[in-house]
Amino acid sequence: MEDVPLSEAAAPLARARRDVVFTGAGISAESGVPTFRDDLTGLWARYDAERLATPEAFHADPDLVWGWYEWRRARVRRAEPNPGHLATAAIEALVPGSVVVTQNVDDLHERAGSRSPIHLHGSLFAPRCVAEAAHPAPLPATGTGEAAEPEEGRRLAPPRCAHCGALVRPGVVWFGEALPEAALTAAAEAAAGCDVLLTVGTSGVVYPAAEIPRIAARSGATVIQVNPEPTPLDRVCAVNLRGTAAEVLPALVA
Ligand code: BJW
Repeated sequence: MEDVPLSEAAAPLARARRDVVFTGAGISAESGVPTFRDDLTGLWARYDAERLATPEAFHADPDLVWGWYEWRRARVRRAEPNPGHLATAAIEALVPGSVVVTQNVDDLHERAGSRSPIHLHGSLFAPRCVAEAAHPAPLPATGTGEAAEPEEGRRLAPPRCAHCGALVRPGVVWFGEALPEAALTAAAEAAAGCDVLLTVGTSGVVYPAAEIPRIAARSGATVIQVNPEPTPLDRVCAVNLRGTAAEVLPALVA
């Protein structure tokens, strides 16, 4: 952590009655879950988003897309929450009106003890029927030890819906798809009503999620960023803490 004005962030957080912790892939990086846009290690440095993370991609090659998401789900299952996730749960315990809003599709906030994080981009653990969202789609056994863990690059046929026979798809939000309305509304309301918003480990370039810290800033909240690199959110933030989530967040609640 280099020359971080921690007190500038810790003081407003300690005074806050309502806060939002808004997280992106960077908070899970120190758990071994890759980000999307980091230069060498990000998923989009190694994979083509248009072939894997759009509805058109799934329609064109469901086995390629399902296999990739099953590989990612298996990786997340092996990962553990890091001190950044644990500190986020500690903030929730300290600040009465605390809301966690995440763009992440992993379950590391839940496993760290966060009560009900709002998932703006869905979940790796909530597959659904392509034809009818109301059809429950049980999580396939792959990666649980009951079946071989999927290897990177392995194609895998998606299961079929037990109710209508349509394909089951990953329960995440792809490019060009609307975010879950209730989640987006709850996140925007929390941002508009908070005293402090911490934006952690996100590049802030994917919309509409990237509006969340901007809504908080426009509504008069103190917006604090935790990220080792500059982002387009720097100018929205009152304090920019250049460090990693696992270093900076525990120091904020110490
Ligand atoms: C650390 C760290 C450490 C590293 N500690 N920090 C042009 C302009 C504006 C918008 C658009 C546009 N063209 C198209 C759009 C829309 C598009 C969009 O925003 N595109 C932009 C990329 C240009 N948005 C959409 O399509 C959205 N839908 C939509 O707009 O719908 C409209 C609609 C309305 C009504 C009906 C129909 C449609 C949907 C966006 C869905 C995004 N999906 C993904 C994939 C999810 C599934 C999956 O996981 O595969 O979500 S893309 C990917 O990006 C993922 C993430 O949630 C999201 C954000 O990424 P995030 O979390 O910020 O990660 P990175 O990698 O970008 O950044 C990591 C950061 O961590 C970096 O800053 C590092 O420095 C930092 N870091 N280590 C702390 N240890």
